[in-house]
Amino acid sequence: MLQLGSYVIPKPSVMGILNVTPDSFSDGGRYTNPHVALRQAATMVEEGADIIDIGGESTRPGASGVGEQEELDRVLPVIESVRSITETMISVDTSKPAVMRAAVAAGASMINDVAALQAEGALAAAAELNVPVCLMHMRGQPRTMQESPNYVDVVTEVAAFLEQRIAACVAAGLDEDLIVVDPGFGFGKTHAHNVQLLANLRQLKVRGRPLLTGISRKSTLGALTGRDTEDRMPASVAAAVIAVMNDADIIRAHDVAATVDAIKVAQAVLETGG
Ligand code: 7PM
Repeated sequence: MLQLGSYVIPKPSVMGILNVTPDSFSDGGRYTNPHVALRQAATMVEEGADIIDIGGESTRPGASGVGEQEELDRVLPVIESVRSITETMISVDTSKPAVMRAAVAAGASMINDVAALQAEGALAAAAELNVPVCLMHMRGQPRTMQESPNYVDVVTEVAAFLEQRIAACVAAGLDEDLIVVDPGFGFGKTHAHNVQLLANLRQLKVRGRPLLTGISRKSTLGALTGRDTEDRMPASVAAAVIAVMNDADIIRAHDVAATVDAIKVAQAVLETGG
């Protein structure tokens, strides 16, 4: 089990991805309609998702940000409707303090911030809201981050960043028990960097905090398999299993049913030892 403040979820847990961005690379804008999004969320809960991640700002490499009002308009109706049908944890994928506050008021129970609370006012908002927070590593900004990312040692540099962000959160009054860390696969990393991170996940459990991994359908899996985004489910499931074998706590995934089954197998082997 994983304890995040007053929330208890299984280990490993699956976070199902519900994008409400019309330009999302995996969903092609299919979930902008709140009714469609709600159906998808209900399916993911039935399939065994422990968290539903709702994001209205496309963080795709090369993407420019969306305005605050636009992001609020996209996510709030979906958070409210998902909350009305399930008690499952809802995380809001945002970097904006105003969206964090409004989302939690609408029923979100966790903040998932690819900018690790580095935006102005974000640390204070998270500390005040007192909900679990995922701090993700990103090198650069979404618009420019894939322009020749460079590291001497990607694993130690990502770990050092996460350590520094945990320290900043604790200094701002956020309870350390609420913090989850994430190496940020694909965010300012080459394919080789992403594979190195996956191979060395245990070194990223900074301060023993739970580790979230989001590799589902990402381009490194395309590079390894030659598959287009919509055909990357088997590769995504393989990556999820490797992550769980390397002690990941939360798996962020598009294909919830397949991921839940696969990680049950991995978890049984971990619990048996050998
Ligand atoms: C287009 C391209 C749309 C890429 C969305 C994406 C992560 C995340 C994302 C992650 C955490 C995606 C990404 N990735 N949050 N949000 N960790 N914590 O593939 O790896 O969903 S956005």
